[in-house]
Amino acid sequence: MRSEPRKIVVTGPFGAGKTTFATTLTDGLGGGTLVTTETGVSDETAALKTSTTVALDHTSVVVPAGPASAWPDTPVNLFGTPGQERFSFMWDLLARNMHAYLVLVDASRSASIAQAAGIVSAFARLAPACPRLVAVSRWPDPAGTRGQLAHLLGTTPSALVACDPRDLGQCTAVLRLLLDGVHTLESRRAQAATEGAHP
Ligand SMILES: Nc1nc2c(ncn2[C@@H]2O[C@H](COP(=O)(O)OP(=O)(O)O)[C@@H](O)[C@H]2O)c(=O)[nH]1
Ligand SMILES: [Mg+2]
Repeated sequence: MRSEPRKIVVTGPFGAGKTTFATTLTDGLGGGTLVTTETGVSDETAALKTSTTVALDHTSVVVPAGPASAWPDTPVNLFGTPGQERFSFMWDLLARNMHAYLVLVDASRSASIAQAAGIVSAFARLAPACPRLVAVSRWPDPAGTRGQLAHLLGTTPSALVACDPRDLGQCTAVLRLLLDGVHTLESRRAQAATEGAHP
């Protein structure tokens, strides 16, 4: 049995690993084709990478239910946003009708953390009730720095999850956590609707 498709948005600063995340899942889970629009970098980011996402990444994959999942195998439409602030008008468009979102951050660069904090608060305003996680790459000491990093990002420590976007198991685990959040929210809403119908 399969669930209906869900839309998940992957956002975060340039170089955080959004395209890598989408590529790892596409290669590892199958079920879709990655469409990515990379172009030459023309600004201050050129020293970090030679290409960046200006429009969006898209892939569709089927997330297999885990042993503890309360949901069946679930097709996911994954949209990666442009990383740079000057493309932030795209965030609003991509966030429409999403079921959950992920903010990726590279913990080894303070600039990435500062930019991610802006994205965390922008998305919290756009979608306050939406299940979300912050996936942290290049994070050597999660136990020792979780509270401090959460504070810098303006989010709760429990929202942070370590994730190397090159690792299929870790990327899949992050999607499963997001789908757990989607399922919990939908169950709560269905329960509230039932109670509303039968007071
Ligand atoms: N060593 C290491 N490299 C990483 C990690 N996360 C991402 N990368 C690399 O950092 C780069 C991120 O680039 P990309 O996915 O294009 O970032 P985007 O701008 O967010 O789409 C890629 O070359 C990844 O292989 C990590 O946890 N460890
Ligand atoms: Mg990219």
